[in-house]
Amino acid sequence: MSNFKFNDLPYDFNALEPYIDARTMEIHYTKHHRAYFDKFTAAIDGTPLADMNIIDIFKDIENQPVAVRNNGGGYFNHDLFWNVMSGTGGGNPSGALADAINAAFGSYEKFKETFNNAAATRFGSGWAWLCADESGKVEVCSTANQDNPIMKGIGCGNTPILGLDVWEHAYYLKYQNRRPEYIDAFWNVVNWDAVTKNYEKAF
Ligand code: MN3
Repeated sequence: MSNFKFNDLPYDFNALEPYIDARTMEIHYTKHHRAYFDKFTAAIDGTPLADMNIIDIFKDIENQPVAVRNNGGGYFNHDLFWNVMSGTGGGNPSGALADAINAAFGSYEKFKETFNNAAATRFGSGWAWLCADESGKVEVCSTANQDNPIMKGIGCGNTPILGLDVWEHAYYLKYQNRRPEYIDAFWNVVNWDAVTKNYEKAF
């Protein structure tokens, strides 16, 4: 047994309709996310990793088995993803996070353009991220597969505070090959309160 938990989805499968459909959410959470969690815990069971903080595991990822990298990444990334969305999401960031976004990108619109481009141009499967460094500066990056920027040498190397899953399993039922439409729709469900909390914890 490890100290890792399969956390509840913080809303119903249909909560993000019409932007992300209920069937996609159900399969994504109960099948994909569950499989990452089960395979991750199986991979670390009986090893010292079972008692470690997942952040520390990621920081040492180059020395870990590929099953830990792929499934630990999948588990962590999806947990973050569920939590930065909400059926009452959308709108704009405010406060210190809005200031950091404006400082880094010039405007909220420019930030969205940069993030959308990172998400749209990630070839194959992966993630787009908004990350914060230790001084509170934010930047956008993307990573392949289930990697994330906490993993040493991957992405921008900072703390992810907002993530978008651009694997086909995240959007294909509703959007088929139209990844840019899914990316546009995502902004309607972004929970900026949750992203702000992630930002405040990041540095
Ligand atoms: Mn996924």
